[in-house]
Amino acid sequence: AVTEDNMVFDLPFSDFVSMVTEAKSQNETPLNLVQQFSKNQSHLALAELELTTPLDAPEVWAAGVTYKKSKEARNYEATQGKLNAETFYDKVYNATRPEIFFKSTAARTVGPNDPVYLRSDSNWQIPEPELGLVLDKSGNILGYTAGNDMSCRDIEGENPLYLPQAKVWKHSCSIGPSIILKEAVVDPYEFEIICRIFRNEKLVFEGRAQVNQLKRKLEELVHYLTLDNELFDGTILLTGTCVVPPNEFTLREHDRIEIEVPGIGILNNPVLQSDHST
Ligand code: DO4
Ligand code: MG
Repeated sequence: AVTEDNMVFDLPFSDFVSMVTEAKSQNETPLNLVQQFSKNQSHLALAELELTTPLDAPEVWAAGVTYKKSKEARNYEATQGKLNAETFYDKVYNATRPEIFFKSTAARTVGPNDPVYLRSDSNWQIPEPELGLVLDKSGNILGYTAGNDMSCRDIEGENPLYLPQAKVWKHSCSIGPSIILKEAVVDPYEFEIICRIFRNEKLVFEGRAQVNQLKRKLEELVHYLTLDNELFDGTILLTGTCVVPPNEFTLREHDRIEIEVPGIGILNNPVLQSDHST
C-alpha cells in the first residue's frame, strides 16, 4: 500500500482482490483494513520500488464516446473531416445504451514503465487516457485506477466493424500505477486526467480534462456492463477518453506517454513498435 505522501508499507495479501475479500469477511472496509497495517511498520519511499500492474485484471472492458471530445474525434475519423451528417457516434453519445466493448485480458495488459506497442498495420495511433473502475464480480466499484486504451484511428475510421482490431492487440492496454480505494475518494467526478506525450524527452502533446465532463454516470456504465454478463473480481472498466491529441498527431516508436490522475499517480509507458517475431 502507498500513502498520500508516497510512503509504502507491506500488506499481508497476495493481491488486491484477496485484500478486498479479507475485508469483506471481517465486515470491514478495505480502507480500514489497509490502515491497520500501516502502523508500526518501517515505510519505504515509493520511488525506491519497481512497480508492476496494481492487479492482474482478468478482463478490461471499455466504454466509448462518453465525452463530447471523443464524439468529435470519432466523427472526424469516420467522415474524413466532412462533418455534415449525423453519425452513429452522435447517436451513441445521445442514446440510452452506452458503447461498451471488450478491451483486454491480463496477458495483454501492461503496467507502469512497461512498453505499450504500436500496431504494424496502422499509421494513426494515439493513447486514450481514461479513468478505470476496479470492480468486483457483482459490479461494485472497489477503487479507481488510470488506464490507456491505445487506439488506431485509421482502422476504426475505415469501418466501425474493425473496432476490435483498432483496440485490441499485444500490449495495447496499460493500467496503474495504483488503485485508490473507493472509500478514500470523496467525489470521483473531481478526478483530473492529464496526458503528456514526449518525443526525444521533449513534450510534444499535453492535454487535460476532468471526469465531471463525462456525459453519463459511472454507475450507469457499470450497469450496462453487468447486464446478462458474468463478471470476475478485479475486472476493470475504462470509462472513455476526454483527451485527444490533434488530428494530425500519431504516436511514434520511442515516444513516452504519461497519464496522470492526481491521487492515483503517473502511469508512464514507453512506446515500441510491435515485434512480429514474439
Ligand atoms: O468508438 C470507439 C471507441 C471510443 C473510445 O474508446 C473512447 O471514447 O474512449
Ligand atoms: Mg477509449
